Amino acid sequence: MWMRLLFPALLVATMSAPVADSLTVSPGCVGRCGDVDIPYPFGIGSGCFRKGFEISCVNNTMPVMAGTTQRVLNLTLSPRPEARVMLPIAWQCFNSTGDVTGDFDGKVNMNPEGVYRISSELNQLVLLGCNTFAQIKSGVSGRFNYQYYTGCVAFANDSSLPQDGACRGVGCCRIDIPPGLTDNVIDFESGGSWTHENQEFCPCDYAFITNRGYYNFQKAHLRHMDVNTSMPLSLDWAIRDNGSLSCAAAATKPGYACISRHSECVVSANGPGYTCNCTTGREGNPYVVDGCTDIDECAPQAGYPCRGTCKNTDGSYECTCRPGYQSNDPFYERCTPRFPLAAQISIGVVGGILLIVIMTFTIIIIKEKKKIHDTYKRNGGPVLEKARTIKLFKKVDLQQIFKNGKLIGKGGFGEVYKGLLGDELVAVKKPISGNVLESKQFPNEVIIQSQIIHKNIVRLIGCCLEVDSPMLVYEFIPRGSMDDILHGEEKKPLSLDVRLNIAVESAQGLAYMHSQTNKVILHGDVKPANILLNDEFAPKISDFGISRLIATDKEHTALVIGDRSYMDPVYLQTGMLTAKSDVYSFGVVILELISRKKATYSEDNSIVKSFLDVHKDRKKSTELFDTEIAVEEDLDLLVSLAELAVDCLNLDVDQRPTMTDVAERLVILKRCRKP
Ligand SMILES: *[C@@H]1O[C@H](CO)[C@@H](O)[C@H](O)[C@H]1NC(C)=O
Ligand SMILES: *[C@@H]1O[C@H](CO)[C@@H](O)[C@H](O)[C@H]1NC(C)=O
Ligand SMILES: *[C@@H]1O[C@H](CO)[C@@H](O)[C@H](O)[C@H]1NC(C)=O
Ligand SMILES: *[C@@H]1O[C@H](CO)[C@@H](O)[C@H](O)[C@H]1NC(C)=O
Ligand SMILES: *[C@@H]1O[C@H](CO)[C@@H](O)[C@H](O)[C@H]1NC(C)=O
Ligand SMILES: *[C@@H]1O[C@H](CO)[C@@H](O)[C@H](O)[C@H]1NC(C)=O
Ligand SMILES: CC(=O)N[C@H]1CO[C@H](CO)[C@@H](O)[C@@H]1O
Repeated sequence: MWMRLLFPALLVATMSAPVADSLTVSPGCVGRCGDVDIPYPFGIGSGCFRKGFEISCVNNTMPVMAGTTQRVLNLTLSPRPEARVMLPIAWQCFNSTGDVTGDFDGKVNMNPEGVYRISSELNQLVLLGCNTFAQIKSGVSGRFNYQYYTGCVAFANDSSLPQDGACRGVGCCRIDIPPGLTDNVIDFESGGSWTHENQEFCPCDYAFITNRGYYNFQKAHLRHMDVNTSMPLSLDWAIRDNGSLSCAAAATKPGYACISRHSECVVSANGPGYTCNCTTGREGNPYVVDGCTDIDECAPQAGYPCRGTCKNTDGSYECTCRPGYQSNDPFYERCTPRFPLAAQISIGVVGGILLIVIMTFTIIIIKEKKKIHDTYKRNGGPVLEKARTIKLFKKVDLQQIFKNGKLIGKGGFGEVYKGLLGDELVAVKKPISGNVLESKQFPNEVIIQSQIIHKNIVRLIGCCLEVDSPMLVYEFIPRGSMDDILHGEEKKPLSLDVRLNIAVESAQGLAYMHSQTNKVILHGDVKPANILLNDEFAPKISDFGISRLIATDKEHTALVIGDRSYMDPVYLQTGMLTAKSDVYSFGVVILELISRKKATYSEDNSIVKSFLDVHKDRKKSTELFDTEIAVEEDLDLLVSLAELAVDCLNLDVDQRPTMTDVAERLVILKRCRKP
């Protein structure tokens, strides 16, 4: 249907090419009279109007319905097809005896073609009088034989009764009118009971149809009203030729009115026929070619809803949110950021916090690295790097040993861990943290120690300088210390040969440190716990850490460090550590070896005192020997050992043998025993 309409419309459009601003009227016609627009199908002059819609423009200023003097106030096509016009009032007047002296029924030839219906929706019938009834009539003009009789009664037998503004039957009545009314003709009833005798205060009846609410009753009007008065009212107009055709039927007939593209036919709401309308999204005049034009819904004053971005399209418009925004219904609901502000803020806050955390960590790591490097430098790292005799471990290298390795010792110095470095078993000495190394000689001492390679000295493999107190890495000696072996929980048998060998080799180790190296290195804390044993029970002396500091740093000699049970009393008195102090301690170690009793630092309970007391008496000293080894044939050897020990314990330092002497005497004792 639409296609069918479109084609001829296009054809006409291309042929006549109307100018845009005259689209609401026929080409070449005047579209306005006075201040009233005259859109087609209305028109002035021949060829400019559709039959029944002619308008005359009196003196070029006042539009009237053609063939009448009835003024036209307004003509509209949409949304409601309506013509507002002025029509005369109907009236009748009487003399005092109640005889009619003049009247007018309001008839005008306003609707010769029947295009108009007096709007029942917008108008009412008003009647003024004191004992009267009026009715309206339809179909009086020509071929419309459709008639109504309807009206109301106005009554007042006293001039004091009617009230201004009150049109409720007293001197004035009003009533709705039926639809389909074609004429302005009003009949008054007269005679009979509708007498107008002795009504000087109310000499005339007046009746008129006018827009609802337009007329305001004044009781003065009962006495006098200008009979040439006109009243405004609304007419519903429609295309009503060819009888009452449906839209579908009309569209197939010649003379179909809705000729614009994008127009549609609407059945008349009052009376037969139809009107035309532009389709949704278009406005203008559907009765002329291309009269319906697109509405720019996005124009600020257009009043179409859109809370987002408006885009006009042909016949419609789009309303969307711009990228990054969303709305459930952008036509009525505001577009909000897809990422709500709260989310943006929280992301910002989280991001900010993350950044701060990362920066803080970075700063901490940088500081930590600098601290590590500083410590490394202070501990003599650069010096040791040049030496190349010792491995310098990083803190992280040793970390896994502290984590996965086994804690094998704990004491005043700190902790000792056993673990694997590469494929080598090592013991790592981890000093108590917080002990800052103060000796400037430390690196040199480490170099010296690392150069010492002796089978009875625990080898220093390397160290880690990245901590306040450097950690030292030694070779791992599997059987633990002599102290553990002698006094451990399960006292395993230990033959005299093994014990003698331990004594011999320990003495050799100490003697080597005392004399064979370039520099005298004192131990300072010789005791069974510092004599470690390998799988073959060969001794290895450990823990030169203390001796190192004492031997080199004179300021520290006053500081007595070590186990008092093995400490040279002379050293304790003077504070001067000498090689003879180690000899004294070694004497105690020999006594422990042959007695398997632990040396203690107390006056009466000490094995040192016991041996010193009895060593002259061979029989009594025998009682002090470990019963496991005190067999008859070995007593001589044991006594010799005790005597050697007692020599070492001499309080006259000069009388003590040197460590080399001790070693030699032990070697001799061992050799004597061999065969
Ligand atoms: C039209 O103009 C003439 C001359 O100016 C005037 O006499 C006449 O009253 C006017 N008619 C109307 C209806 O205004
Ligand atoms: C005519 O009617 C239209 C729509 O009802 C209105 O906008 C316009 O103001 C009216 N014009 C006059 C002169 O009354
Ligand atoms: C004609 O169109 C206008 C605007 O689209 C609309 O408001 C009006 O209701 C329509 N009239 C009829 C009778 O459909
Ligand atoms: C009223 O009119 C009638 C008829 O015209 C007449 O006969 C009568 O005399 C009039 N009455 C008066 C008081 O004028
Ligand atoms: C007016 O009508 C009332 C009631 O119908 C009646 O009682 C009264 O007498 C009348 N007054 C006159 C002046 O006719
Ligand atoms: C009413 O109009 C007619 C013709 O237009 C005129 O003859 C008559 O005198 C007018 N009446 C009044 C009361 O103005
Ligand atoms: C049957 C009938 O009334 N036909 C008319 C329909 O309207 C056109 C245009 O007004 C007339 O030309 C026809 O005579």
